[in-house]
Amino acid sequence: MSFRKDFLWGGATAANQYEGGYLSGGKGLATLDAITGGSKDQPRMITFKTKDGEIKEVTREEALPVGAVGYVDPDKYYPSHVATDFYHHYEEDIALFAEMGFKCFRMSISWARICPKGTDEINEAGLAFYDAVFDELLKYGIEPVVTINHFDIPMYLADELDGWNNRKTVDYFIFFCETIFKRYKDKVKYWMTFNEINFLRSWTQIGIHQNDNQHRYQAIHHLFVASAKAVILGHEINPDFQIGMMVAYIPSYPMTSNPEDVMAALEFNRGQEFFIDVQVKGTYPAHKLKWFEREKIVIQKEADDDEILKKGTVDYIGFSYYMSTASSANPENVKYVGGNQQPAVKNPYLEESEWGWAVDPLGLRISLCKLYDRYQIPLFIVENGFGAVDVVKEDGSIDDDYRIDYFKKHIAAMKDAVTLDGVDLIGYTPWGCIDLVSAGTGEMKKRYGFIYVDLDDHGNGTLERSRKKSFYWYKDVIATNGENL
Ligand code: BGP
Repeated sequence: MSFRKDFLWGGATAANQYEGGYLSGGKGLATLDAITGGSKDQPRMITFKTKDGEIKEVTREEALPVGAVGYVDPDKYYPSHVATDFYHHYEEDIALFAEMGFKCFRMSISWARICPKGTDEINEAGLAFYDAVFDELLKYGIEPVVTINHFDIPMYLADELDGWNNRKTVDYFIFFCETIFKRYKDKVKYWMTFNEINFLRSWTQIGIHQNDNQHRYQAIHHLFVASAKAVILGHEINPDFQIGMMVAYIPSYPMTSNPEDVMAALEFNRGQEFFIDVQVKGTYPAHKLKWFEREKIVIQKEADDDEILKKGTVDYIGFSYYMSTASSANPENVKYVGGNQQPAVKNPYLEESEWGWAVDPLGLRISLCKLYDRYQIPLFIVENGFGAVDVVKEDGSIDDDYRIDYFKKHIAAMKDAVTLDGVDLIGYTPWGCIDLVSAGTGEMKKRYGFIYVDLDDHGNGTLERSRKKSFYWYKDVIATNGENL
């Protein structure tokens, strides 16, 4: 016996990459509705209108002019608008998840579907949509695991308030949380506040127009306070709620045993552990406060913020794990990794995916050990997977052995962490269990699913679903609680 009896096997998705129906049922616009598709070599672009009415675009890394508003250009293709259309396929999709034996399903609620402007106006049709989805999941005994906010913000809040740079956004977010906590308190037990909180930096993700460190860290402080308030409120509404945080975890190894490289790796790892420290321990770590001092970053806090952070610590750590990286003190070795924009180097011991993500199953065990040794609270792997190009054969079948191989090795590493290291791991939800739009590139070509969806990078296709070889393999993994790999 390795995994606990009630281990949460499932899959993970996000509204903006999967749901579609971007204006259906009273949904308001979200920032991600104004980001185009891209590719490996061509970045996704944010389209916006300046104060003078000029239509322009920038990459996500660039800042938007102050006062610019998001703009949907009728001549461009925006992948979030239809995505892979969960909105119209949820019954069919959930039946497929049930066939695989899912114990849980991770999804996000679109804030702009519940509160079209992000303010205190509620869209009843949006609430009813998620009621129908949760009821459908519960019909099959599948536990919903809900990300409250995954990579976007209602466009009105970005346009009018400068998103998370404005303290008022905290209050609006808590209003949204209260609405969904009360509505779904008997249907949803597992929640997590912000997806990959350590990656949040751009207008599309947090609605800020200037993304220099001063603005970014002020916005992040507001996210921390909002997350802590949500945890406190959620526990008042239903003490059984399990409310976690979510971080993108990419452990970095020193490139060599040169202490300079070791220090570089330590700093890289701190960059993400900072986010866990605040949400699990309830305080800012000393090294970050010193860095703020050196960088002259001044965080505006309200009087009781420190107390809120201390009180609103999370019940579990949710994290995504796709790859590891390596750090070097020598700037000549440096490239940039993932969406993380942190200096890293290629690890000569590891193979990379077509998108340059280093495949490292042992790195997952290392991550589980590091996180559990350091924080001693339950862990939940809420994303993991292999983005690859799938080929549909003449007879319609898809032999994704590369994906099976990736999962086999990663689940074996999880098993070691549980049986040999005593890590308290509560669940595993592979990313994009059904094909969906890539967050990084906006492509459909980069697929993760056990279920194939017929759609290309330009929005052409029947949206028909079909089972890949990995579908049957994962079904058996779940049926044997991870014994058969
Ligand atoms: C994480 C995000 C997901 C997801 C995944 C894969 O960063 O939480 O939204 O998309 O990475 O990334 P990509 O889609 O770029 O391959």
